[in-house]
Amino acid sequence: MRAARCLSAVDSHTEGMPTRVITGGIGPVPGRTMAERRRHFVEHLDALRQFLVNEPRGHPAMSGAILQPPTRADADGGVLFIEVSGCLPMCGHGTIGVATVLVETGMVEVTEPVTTVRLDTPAGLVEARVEVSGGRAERVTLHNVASYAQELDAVVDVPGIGRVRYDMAYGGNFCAITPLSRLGIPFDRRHKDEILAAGMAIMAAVNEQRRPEHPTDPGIAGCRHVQFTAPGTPGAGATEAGGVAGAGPAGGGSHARNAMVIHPGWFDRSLCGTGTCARMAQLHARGELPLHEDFVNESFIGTHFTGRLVGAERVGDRAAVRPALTGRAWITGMGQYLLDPTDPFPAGFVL
Ligand code: PYC
Repeated sequence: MRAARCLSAVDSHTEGMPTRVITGGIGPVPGRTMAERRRHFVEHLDALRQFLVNEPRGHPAMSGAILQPPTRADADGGVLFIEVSGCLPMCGHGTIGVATVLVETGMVEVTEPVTTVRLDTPAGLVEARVEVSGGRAERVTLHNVASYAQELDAVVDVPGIGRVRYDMAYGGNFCAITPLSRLGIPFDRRHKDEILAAGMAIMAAVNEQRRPEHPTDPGIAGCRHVQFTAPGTPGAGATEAGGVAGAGPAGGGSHARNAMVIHPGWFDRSLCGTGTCARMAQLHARGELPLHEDFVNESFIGTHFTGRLVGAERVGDRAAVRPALTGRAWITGMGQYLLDPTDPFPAGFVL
């Protein structure tokens, strides 16, 4: 066996969405802040991302997280998020996966019933509160970065579709949000190709006509997520917005469902954590989700995140909210990813 590169990983999935957590083989990326490290990684080390997420080691919906030393004293660890879509500022399902891996492998000091891990991400400090029982990370509540609605009722002209009205919200990534019913497409996996094509066309139009920019962090801009929403599943009298008692995994229903289309053309298998936080900020801005009330979001594959808004604050000159989000993750494997020097695909490939 010959290896020009050898990376250690613990693979996991969060409500169906993979996170390959890189635990060894990549040293500290240069940069004084995690945002600077993300920029350095994008400019100089993107081949590592491609090696890990592209085929044959990954797949077209692969996602990962590279553990780093923190750049700030109030964090326990640092993370860079890698996806097939690039190196994102923040990833919600990935943070839940990272926290689960850190606890279940003993990489952090574990206390029961709750272990708190503060993570330095390119989008800011986030906190993962892991409910632990008998060493098992039962569920993780992510306290995410401040989220806000950037624009309500924005309109773009989409070739092949026409004028599309949507809301733009930020939950660690920018996300265009629109009900799928507006496009006349059923919320049904049998229509996934049509939904994907519509999402990619809307994303391209948004980036061309109304590209969003974060008010205080110029490194965060552009839209790589289009969230198609649908009313929640019945079972607990669910509606599209919040305020339904008994909804969610235990009640059998949800407040909303989403099909999350992500650049360059794939569906999030989970709810998308940053997308669910963006959705809660959007609902709050519309007066449809008060603070401290549960919001149960259901994914295209039927899994759930339960979120709530735990405070109001500001991002620059904008009103914002602080979202918390609860989900579960499971470890699926541990391994080492190698690069044979004669491998013709050192950065993998995309079909
Ligand atoms: O959970 O935030 C998320 C996410 C971003 C991209 C894929 N998942």
